[in-house]
Amino acid sequence: MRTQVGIVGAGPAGLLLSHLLQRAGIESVVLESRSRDHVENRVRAGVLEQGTVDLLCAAGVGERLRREGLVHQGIELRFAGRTHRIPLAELTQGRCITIYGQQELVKDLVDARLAAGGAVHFEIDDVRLRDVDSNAPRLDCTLAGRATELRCDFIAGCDGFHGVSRAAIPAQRLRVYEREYPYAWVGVLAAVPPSTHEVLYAHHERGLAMHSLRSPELSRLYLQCAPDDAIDAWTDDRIWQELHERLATSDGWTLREGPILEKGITAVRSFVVEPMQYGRLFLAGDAAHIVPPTGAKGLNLALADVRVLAEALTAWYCESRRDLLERYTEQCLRRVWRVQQFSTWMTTLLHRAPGDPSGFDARLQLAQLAYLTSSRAAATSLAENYVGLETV
Ligand code: RFL
Ligand code: PHB
Repeated sequence: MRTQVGIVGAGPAGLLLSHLLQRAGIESVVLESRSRDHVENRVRAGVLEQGTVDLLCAAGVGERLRREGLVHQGIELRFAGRTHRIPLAELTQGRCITIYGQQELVKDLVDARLAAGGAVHFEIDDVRLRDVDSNAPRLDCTLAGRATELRCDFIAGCDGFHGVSRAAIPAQRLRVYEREYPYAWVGVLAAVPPSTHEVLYAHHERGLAMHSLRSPELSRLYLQCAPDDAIDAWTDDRIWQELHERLATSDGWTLREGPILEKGITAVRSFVVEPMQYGRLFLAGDAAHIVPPTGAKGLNLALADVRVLAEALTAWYCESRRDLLERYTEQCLRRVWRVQQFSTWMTTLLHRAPGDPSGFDARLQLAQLAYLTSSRAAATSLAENYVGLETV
């Protein structure tokens, strides 16, 4: 079998890349290890930057997003028992965020690929990358029960943090930058109308709590936990009790409870590999970098990579230009490190730091939160990063 671009992974990055390439007349095949049902129902991110929404709408996959997405013009910061609003739109000439579950976006992208006759193969769990440093790279796997060689011009590794693509780059050619944090998140999806109108981050001496939304009937909530906590240790009762404590305010607000539909532990980590390209293999999204979830950036960053890669491949096929492909790593990494810095900053601002015996770090956090909510300059810096910088 032959295609122009072989794509490993049908997450948001792989699917959008395939879609953008098809719009430019470039053929691709997507190989995904999990089932369609699994990728369409995996509960993950929910916040789309303005630029991400614009990209999806311009690519013709924003129709349901525009209809069902919840457009938010601000976020809330709660600390010392009081709530403060950061008016994102007012501080950024009208730029907003949109709440739309990642799994909804994945459904839209799968539908768009299949409706256009695109090749997306699910449950292919033995993909191997071969000869990525030659002009004839290939993907070997079992397709419809038969050993198959998929010959490609290029391979896009869009298979997430735990995928196989990154390992196809020789270790001595890769530099890994990483940071571990002494905490993780418990995330829950609850069948209850959100108790907040906007995404709410709470600083509390027991640790961060967050209240986000999915729809008028569905709430998404998070709690800082220990990095080695098992989800079984977090009974529904314990989750609600912690949420009540950490979200408590003196301004008459109450948290509504409802049945927990889904819960899990999410790691908090920073990770970047450089370069993001080796020979004819290009990494995009979580395969190349992970940011802590506090800044709501992972999905947005994955789609920003894909936009750069689609433009570079289009220039190669349509104009015989190789300069954009050669600049892929450099161009992506500028945004990756900007976002890494912002996400790390939000993370250290809002989490309880174990090993702060005198409470010094907590006092610094409160001083910074007070500054953010009283200085327009400080709030603008948060706002422009949160809605996403247009250029980096
Ligand atoms: P994905 O989504 O992990 O997709 C990779 C796909 O590759 C498949 N795969 C393979 N396929 C073939 N062969 C193999 N060997 C394979 N190995 C893996 C996988 O099954 C999968 O389908 O990566 P992608 O496309 O780069 O997308 C990245 C995003 O998913 C991720 O960055 C975000 O979810 C991060 N994130 C958030 N990002 C935001 O922008 N805003 C948010 O509000 C936000 N909140 C979050 C988040 C991530 C979270 N978790 C669970 C990690 C909240 C949470 C709780
Ligand atoms: C979410 O809605 O899932 C969400 C929102 C903000 C974050 C992370 C996740 O920082």
